[in-house]
Amino acid sequence: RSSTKKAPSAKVAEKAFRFDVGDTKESMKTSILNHLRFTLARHQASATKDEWWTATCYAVRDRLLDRFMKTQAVHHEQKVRRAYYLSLEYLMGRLLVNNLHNAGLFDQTRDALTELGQDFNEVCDEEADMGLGNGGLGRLAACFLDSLATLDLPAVGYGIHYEFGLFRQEFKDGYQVEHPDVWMEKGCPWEVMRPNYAQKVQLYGRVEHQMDSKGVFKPKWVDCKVLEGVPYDIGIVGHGGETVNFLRLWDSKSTQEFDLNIFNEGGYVEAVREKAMGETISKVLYPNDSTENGKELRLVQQYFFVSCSLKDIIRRFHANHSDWADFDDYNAIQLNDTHPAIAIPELMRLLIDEYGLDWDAAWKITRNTCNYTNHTLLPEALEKWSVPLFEKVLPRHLEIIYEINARFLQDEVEAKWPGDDAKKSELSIIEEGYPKMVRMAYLSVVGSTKVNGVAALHTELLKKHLFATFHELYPNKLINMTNGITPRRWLLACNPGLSELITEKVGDDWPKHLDQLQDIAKLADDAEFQERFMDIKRSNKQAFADFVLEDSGTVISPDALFDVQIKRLHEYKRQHLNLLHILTLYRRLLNDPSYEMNPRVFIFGAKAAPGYALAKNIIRAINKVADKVNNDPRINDKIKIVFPQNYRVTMAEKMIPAADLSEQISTAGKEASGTGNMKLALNGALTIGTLDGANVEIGEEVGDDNIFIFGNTVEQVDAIRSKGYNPYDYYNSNWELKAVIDWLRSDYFTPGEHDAFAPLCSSWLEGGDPFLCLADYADYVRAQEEVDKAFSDKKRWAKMAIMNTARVGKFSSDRTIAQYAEQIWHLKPVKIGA
Ligand code: B1N
Repeated sequence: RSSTKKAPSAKVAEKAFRFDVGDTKESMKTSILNHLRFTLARHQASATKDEWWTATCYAVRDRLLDRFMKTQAVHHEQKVRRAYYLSLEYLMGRLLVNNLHNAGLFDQTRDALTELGQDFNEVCDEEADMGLGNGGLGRLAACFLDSLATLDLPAVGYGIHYEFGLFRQEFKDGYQVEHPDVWMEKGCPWEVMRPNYAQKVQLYGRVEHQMDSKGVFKPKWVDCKVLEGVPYDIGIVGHGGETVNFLRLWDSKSTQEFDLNIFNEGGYVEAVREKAMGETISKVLYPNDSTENGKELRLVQQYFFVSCSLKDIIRRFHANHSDWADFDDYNAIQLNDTHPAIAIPELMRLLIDEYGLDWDAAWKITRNTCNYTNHTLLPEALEKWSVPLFEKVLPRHLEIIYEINARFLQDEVEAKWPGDDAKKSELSIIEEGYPKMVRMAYLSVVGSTKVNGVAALHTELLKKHLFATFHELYPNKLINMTNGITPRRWLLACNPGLSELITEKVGDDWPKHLDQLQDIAKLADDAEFQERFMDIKRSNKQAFADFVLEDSGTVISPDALFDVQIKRLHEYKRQHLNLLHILTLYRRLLNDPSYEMNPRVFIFGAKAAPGYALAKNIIRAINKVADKVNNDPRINDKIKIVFPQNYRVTMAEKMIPAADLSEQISTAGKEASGTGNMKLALNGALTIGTLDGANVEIGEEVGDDNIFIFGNTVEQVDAIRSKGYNPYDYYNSNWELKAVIDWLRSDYFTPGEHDAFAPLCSSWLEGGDPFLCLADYADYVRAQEEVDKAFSDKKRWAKMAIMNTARVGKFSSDRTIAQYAEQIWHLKPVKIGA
């Protein structure tokens, strides 16, 4: 009897046991409750807020993983070409709200939690920021992942699974104090550990040249330390939820073999210590933004994640292909700055030493696969590793770099400029000196197909200065890819009020097609639209004012002009120029109580690199001036200064929708692009800025009438410097400027404590004012007066704000990524289907 009964087909069986991954409110409720019960072992009645958060994330993750497996299966079956983004930093922020929006689960999940008696916003607030980056470069990588998935491009992000991200900042007596960032305290429900994809990495040791059976000398890297990289995957869901790509972050472990050797020698304690050392590699993110510190552990981190990633890429390639000649047809690698540049010699090493290819074949594959993005012209940020350090950590790679350099100088430089030794030493990957240094930027240019800058001006300056001679040698290599930001996080999710208004006017397609915002330009003069636009701005300002009150006890009025400068603290970004303006207004008000100005709230958000003393002095100066100004009854609350501690992605999401004015005041030629400038303009803040980075292109888009440009241009800065810049010329001829600097030099802001801001004040004078604050001061104050005048005319301001939102569609990272896909990666979208 039973033989006539058919066994259920695999499909039916799978269906019977499938989790409910439906997208209705009811199925979200069921999932959340199931996770509370079966993942967290909690009764609904006793669950805490963070458990509700965890259960909700797991419920969302179930749905992402379903699409993730589907996406990867389609990519595998279709043997697609993929792009690999290699970055030491990913500044992801929180993931729940963005995943809900992108996966199309937002309303259902909010309603499910509400019906379960939970406050949706409070549950979302449980999430710690994933702060595995310093600033613009790391946040750009996060925006790119969002756009890659949204555009259905097959891509994987690779990085490090830092145990501690960027430090948590606290202010004590105005000083910055750093604390470790324990972002995984509550666990990270988004990630999946994949021990099956672990990789081994060698370090240190030496190279022996051993004769093989055919009498040829072959290099052998021996006596190495061996580490293990264990990957953690985080699903990246695109808007619309079809493609789910992933970010793969490597965690370092000591290997068992390695431990065993020491164990066998009886060195138990040493073995445990060595094991701990293996685990330090992925412990902590280096907190420098735009400066290098040349530490050994940093080079080890770079090599560790690059080597794991390349081996993973090769493993995936071999799952579908056997001919190395096809490698560059299926793989494009993007180097996010020079931090992963060791990928070039590592890929050469793997191809030659591990897979037996000859040099020319390996070089062709490597160069055709790799591309490099430069993010800075600042000399102090250009990575150079000393040859002795390189030789100690990566002896085989140093040999390979020497060989790359020798062939490059002989076959390319000598061919183009025969007999020109000056050209050879200029372009050499090895800088002569004591010690010799490996120039990672030059290595990256030589080993890549395309090299790009991140804004039009930046790319022009690369062609003119840093890479001028390379540009002569390779006229088609250098191209521009102006940065962008994801409109899903930086408008849809962070500014629901404005998003709804926009959707009402232009439909709900704009998050994927940001150019459609142009359609609101025709409403810029419409009184009713202006009123609604500015009402939303006002309620965002009120929400931020509530946060500030709760955070620090400072009362600020939503009717004041909110003047926002949020970015890493760096001299070139000139927070101290902003401070000079604040002091100028404060002084004017004290000297003339009837001085007319709109009340302003100056808002700062900034972390200083822990070793950057002058940046820390600027932070303390802002905090101390804030103490005085905020408590001075004489100025009638005309000026307030708020500088919340621990600026991070989540705080940016509150500040940006509340901003009226966006401070983009770097010394011309110094800010490669900036991306905060784009986020603020998109949310209807007007820019006061120099002609630097992407400000130039923002100005082109919004028009001269809708931006406040001031200061010396790149050409003027060069001219001032070549004449011999003397800040005293400005100090002595501008009595107001002199007065505010002298004021800051006094103990007015730190009663009884002398010379508190001597480092800052002397950087402006004796120090030569390297970033030309004094040269730009007068025009900055002039532009600020124009801002104040414009703000007095409410209709004019509303129109300008609307024009900013309407005209910055170009700065969607979807546009940027579409350009990378077309011009660099030659990558096509792959539809995943139902
Ligand atoms: O990269 C951003 C740009 O928008 C900014 O203008 C640029 O300053 C920023 C070493 C850097 N350049 N270089 C870095 C970060 C960490 C580090 O260890 C350098 N960050 C930038 C995105 O293109």
